[in-house]
Amino acid sequence: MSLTSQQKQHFDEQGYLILHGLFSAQEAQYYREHYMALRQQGSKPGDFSGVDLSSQDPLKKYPRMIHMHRWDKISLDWLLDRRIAAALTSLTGAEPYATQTMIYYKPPGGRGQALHQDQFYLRVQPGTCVAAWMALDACDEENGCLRVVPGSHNWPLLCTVKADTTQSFTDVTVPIPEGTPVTPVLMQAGDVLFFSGQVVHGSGPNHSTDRFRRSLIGHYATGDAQQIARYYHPVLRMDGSAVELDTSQGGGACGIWVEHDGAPVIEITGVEGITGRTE
Ligand SMILES: O=C(O)CCC(=O)C(=O)O
Repeated sequence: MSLTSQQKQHFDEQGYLILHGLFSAQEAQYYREHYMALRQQGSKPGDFSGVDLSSQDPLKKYPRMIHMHRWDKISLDWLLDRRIAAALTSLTGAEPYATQTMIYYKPPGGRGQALHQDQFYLRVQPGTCVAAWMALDACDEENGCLRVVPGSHNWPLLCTVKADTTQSFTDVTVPIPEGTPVTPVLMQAGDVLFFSGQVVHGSGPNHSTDRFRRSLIGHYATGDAQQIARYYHPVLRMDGSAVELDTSQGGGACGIWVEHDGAPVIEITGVEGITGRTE
């Protein structure tokens, strides 16, 4: 599959690109059924807080699953799918390495995930990480679609602050200057959003009463990577063979917004003490 020069230009300039219909509606339905059946089976490897079918918190009934490709062949095949491999190779200039799968169920009433940068977690060096985020349901602002800050792929890693956990199931976020555009990404089931590891993104709660917002997510390291955070090992080539990367450390310098001549700019004055365990 080859991308047009406009598509590549959009990714280069904005840090993200949607490929509409990269997977068919039937494929999306297949994945929905597969992951709903897996969740109904109860706790799975990688569940941090377990599954509680009697909980009032929708996210405790349907917590996300992580790293399913390590034990589920369907997830592994999706992570390495040739359409995703071709798109990522075209967008980043080299075949990437595959490192993570996640499925978010986000049922009605479920909280979202506060704005963040994936590279904060993956710590890919050199280069960065890149995500393939596939909608399994139509998503819009009502059911908590993904939101991205266009152009933020050119920002360094920002220092994190506490997130509002009434709205987000994660507890850290990155501040952005007031008035910074945050674009809702409207997608149909089967569409795939590709975005670079520094892109600030997140999602709000699912305010609908009856619509899930399920998404299947792959995380990759760009082909020049030599290190990645410990949690993301083992790393795979796109043919499924294992590749040895070193382990990068968390923490380090991070950026803080300051005002210069009346405009917000990022100054690298902070030091990140913590690194999240997961993304
Ligand atoms: O799907 C969401 O709401 C957030 C997902 C996300 O932040 C990610 O894939 O990195």
